Amino acid sequence: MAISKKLQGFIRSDPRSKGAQYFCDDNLLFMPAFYSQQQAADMFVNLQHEMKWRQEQISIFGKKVYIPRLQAWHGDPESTYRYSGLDLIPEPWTATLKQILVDVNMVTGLTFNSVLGNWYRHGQDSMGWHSDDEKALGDKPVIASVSVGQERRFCLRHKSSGEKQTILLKSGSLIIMYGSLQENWQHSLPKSAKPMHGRINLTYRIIKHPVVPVSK
Ligand SMILES: O=C(O)CCC(=O)C(=O)O
Repeated sequence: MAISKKLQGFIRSDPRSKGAQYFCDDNLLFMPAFYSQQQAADMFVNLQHEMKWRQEQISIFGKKVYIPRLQAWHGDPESTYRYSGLDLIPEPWTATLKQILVDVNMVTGLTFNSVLGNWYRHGQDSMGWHSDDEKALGDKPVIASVSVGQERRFCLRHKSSGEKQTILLKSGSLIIMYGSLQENWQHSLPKSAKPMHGRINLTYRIIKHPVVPVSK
């Protein structure tokens, strides 16, 4: 799957794309040093304070359980979303989220209208196997994912062949998921037995078909 001319131009000419690598049949682009270590460390501190973090509960076999991480949803007011069975109504953009928005819009040539934040407080916080294939995102969604803080393993598994790939998501890295990634692959952020500091991940998304919220 070809990526946009804008993105190809960025990879050719911008030092932030140094070390860029493709994964998953060229449906995922990884830029390990999109932000410097200092920029990423500052963002980590600011995002902790600026974003509206909550530990959501989901129903598993009729039983309510807390998800193993904190989550926050920000964006344009109309970007309502249903994720993991939860209706998400956006909080306003913050200064740091907007600053990163400008960068991911510039690189991709797209206009993201929302962002999901996940804060993994330690190694026991995690995200299970899933694809970001909700109807609200439309066909072949492009998602820009920025990581700051503790380096963590990001695992991908092909839905039919079972092939696995792993990317070490460093602080300041950017991945761009596009093409048939969500159709053909699942991803997860596994727990780790090693002592781990916190990490914040931001996935910038385009809500094409907003969901009418039923609860908050
Ligand atoms: O924390 C990560 O890198 C993964 C986040 C993720 O899978 C998601 O937001 O759908």
